[in-house]
Amino acid sequence: MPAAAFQCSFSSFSSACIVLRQRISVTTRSPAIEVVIMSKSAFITGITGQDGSYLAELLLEKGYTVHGLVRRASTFTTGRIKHIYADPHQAGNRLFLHYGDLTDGQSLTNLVLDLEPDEIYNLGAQSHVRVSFDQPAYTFQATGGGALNVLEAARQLNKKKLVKVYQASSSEMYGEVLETPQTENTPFQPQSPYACAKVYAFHQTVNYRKSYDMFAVNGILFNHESPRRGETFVTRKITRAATRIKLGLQDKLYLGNLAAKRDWGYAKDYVEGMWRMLQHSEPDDFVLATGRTQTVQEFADIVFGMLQLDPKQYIEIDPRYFRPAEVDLLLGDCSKAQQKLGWTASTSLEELARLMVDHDLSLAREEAILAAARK
Ligand code: NAP
Ligand code: G4F
Repeated sequence: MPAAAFQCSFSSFSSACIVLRQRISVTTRSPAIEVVIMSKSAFITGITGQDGSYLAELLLEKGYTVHGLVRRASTFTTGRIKHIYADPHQAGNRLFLHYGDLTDGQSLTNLVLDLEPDEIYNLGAQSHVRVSFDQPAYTFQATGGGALNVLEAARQLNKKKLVKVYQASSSEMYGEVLETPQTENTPFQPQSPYACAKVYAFHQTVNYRKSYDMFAVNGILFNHESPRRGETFVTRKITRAATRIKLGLQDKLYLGNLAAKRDWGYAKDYVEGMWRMLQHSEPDDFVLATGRTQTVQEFADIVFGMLQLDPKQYIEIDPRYFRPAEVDLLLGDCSKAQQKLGWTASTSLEELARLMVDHDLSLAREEAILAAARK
């Protein structure tokens, strides 16, 4: 008969709550042999972000217990995960949130040693490239130093048990690209404080893999978007504005460089690739991309076209959105991930734009109803 044993650890989310990790022991006829079946557990930094929310959903579907790092703020930041969050006292709950910050290495190590996750996904970062020019030092501390703090925490845990680490590396590291398409072998030429911080984190991840024989991998992900994308990234800024314009809630959309080319995929496809990297037989670095690139203008044309609007009538250029240095062209080659992980991006740019437009049209309709009620 299976016997269930529970391990308790402490979480500081909302009020103090008890985290239970279920351990099912199956004892065979021989008392000397005990088969222990434990559901896998994962620790996600950046769980409140776009990718963190999709990854948490995926891992819960796969039966994982999921722990997420949440920054304390004066308002709730858990909007993207509220549909999967349950009261920690509720039986069967497998999602637990813990306060912390990537810049606080000691607390991070304490938490990781306490939780003993099988897998760590470091998705937390100051992830906005334009903002990184305004806050270069903080961006380095969170995006670069934060990754080092995660690796150090994992190294401590790795002395006791195997822990696999995923580092969210970025196509932005290619910067002023030295070849097209970009692969795992393309040299980095970063063009922003954000990209420099990500290059640092990339090399530290490889360094920890080699120096300490750790299972630590880099996913070099090209841009991926969704209805959950932050509203100041260009695709979401466009779908939010176009749908609001359609319903008469906004007149103009102000953008920066319309000529920049990006390889845009769907975030939900990409988190599957992250998971596959940690299930691979050996630690390695992989590019995830669609293999198709379009300009910002072309993405706007698709979105405005879906709403039967002429983008020329509504889009204006505001130099405020230009960057001190720009990444002109990103186009990824994910052949290695395709061959070794069986991963490809399955959602086209048109399908992605449709998902985002439909979602943002609903938001705009709600806003229009509220505005009408106020009159
Ligand atoms: P995102 O939506 O901006 O989410 C970033 C997450 O990091 C949020 O949960 C944020 O928490 C958290 N965070 C920021 N600073 C932190 C700190 N000091 N301590 C702890 N948590 C912190 O980013 P995303 O699009 O999901 O991207 C996930 C990761 O992949 C990031 O590392 C990003 O740089 C990288 N990446 C993204 C793409 C892309 O196209 N989306 C491509 C390549 C790589 P709050 O909610 O409190 O702000
Ligand atoms: O949407 P973006 O801000 O994304 P960007 O800079 O490519 O960075 C994103 O993808 C990276 C992967 O390559 C991630 F690592 C990073 O964390 C982030 O998720 O800008 C895309 C392009 C840029 O060339 C920018 O100059 O759009 C151009 N753009 C034109 N007008 C604009 C705007 N970008 C923003 N955010 N806002 C504008 O008004």
